[in-house]
Amino acid sequence: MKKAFVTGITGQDGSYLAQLLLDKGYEVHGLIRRSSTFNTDRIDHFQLMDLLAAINPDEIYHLGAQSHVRVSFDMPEYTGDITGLGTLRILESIRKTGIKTKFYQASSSEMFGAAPPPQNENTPFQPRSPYAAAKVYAYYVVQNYRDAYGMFATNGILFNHESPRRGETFVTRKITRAATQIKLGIRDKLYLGNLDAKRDWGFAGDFVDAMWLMLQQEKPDDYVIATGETHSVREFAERVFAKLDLDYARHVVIDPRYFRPTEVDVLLGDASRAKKALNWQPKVTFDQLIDMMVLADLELAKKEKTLLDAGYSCANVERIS
Ligand code: G4F
Repeated sequence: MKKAFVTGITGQDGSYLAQLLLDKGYEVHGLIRRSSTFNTDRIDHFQLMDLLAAINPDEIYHLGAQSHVRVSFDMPEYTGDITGLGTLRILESIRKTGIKTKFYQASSSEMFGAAPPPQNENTPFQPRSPYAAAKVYAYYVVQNYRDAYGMFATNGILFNHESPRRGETFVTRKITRAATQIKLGIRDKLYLGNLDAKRDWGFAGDFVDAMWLMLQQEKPDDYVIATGETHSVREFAERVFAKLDLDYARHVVIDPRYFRPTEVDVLLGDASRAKKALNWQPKVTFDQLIDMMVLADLELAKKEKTLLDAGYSCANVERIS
């Protein structure tokens, strides 16, 4: 039985990937962030090494990170530590324990930043946030460990990928949560930042297939994973509200708090290499993704409405505004 070790297993991608690996018959181990603050910094790397030596996984998927771009401007040092150095810590633990494993690094299309679209594996990085800069560092450290120590280490450069499991502070889920609540009369306004930014949005379930495929290859390489379509935040909101027979313009309010000091204007990926070498392509379309998210959040909003009508208060209603 193959064994996999997944960091960030409780996140959106971790949950889809764990399901995929279990379906394929893997024994799956996961690492999660401890929420309490014990002072274990000096011994944490031993623990990681012990863990890796004991599990001896065939494959490691490193998904854990501080992954919110806006938050990285408020917590740049923390982001550099977790998102940048976190990758180095795992690579060093693999090297020192000497385990023979394949390593997947969750690299990000944010690394392209200001580079004009379309972006592929040959596009020079122009990072526009502490998060993106940390991911660039991790990307190069993966390549260095591959070259220096002959490790099977790959970078999956994933463009935005969403689902009903997406965290509620990322823009797609923020929109589907609020629009469905507005539909049921739970709230009336949705506060957003830059509506003109464009993203290449795919379905997270399709993207974890690509992660697995990358580790089944004979040789390690780096791959862009994207749908090849780009849409603005405004268009996403317009479509979501329209599906609910609502007019987004009557409910969306621009709030400068959500602007970023430097923005990534357009992301549009060219996944030709992955299509050819991995035989991968996305299955869920932009419209299907929106349908899936709206449907799931409508169910959630109905449950909230029932609770509110029964006189209970509802924490989420405040939290996502
Ligand atoms: O949903 P977002 O926060 O995602 P972003 O910044 O593109 O990053 C996500 O995708 C990356 C891959 O390209 C990942 F590496 C990263 O970890 C993360 O998963 O924002 C998307 C766009 C931005 O341009 C932002 O300025 O939406 C714009 N936006 C407008 N109003 C907003 C809001 N973003 C958020 N989070 N909240 C708003 O109210």
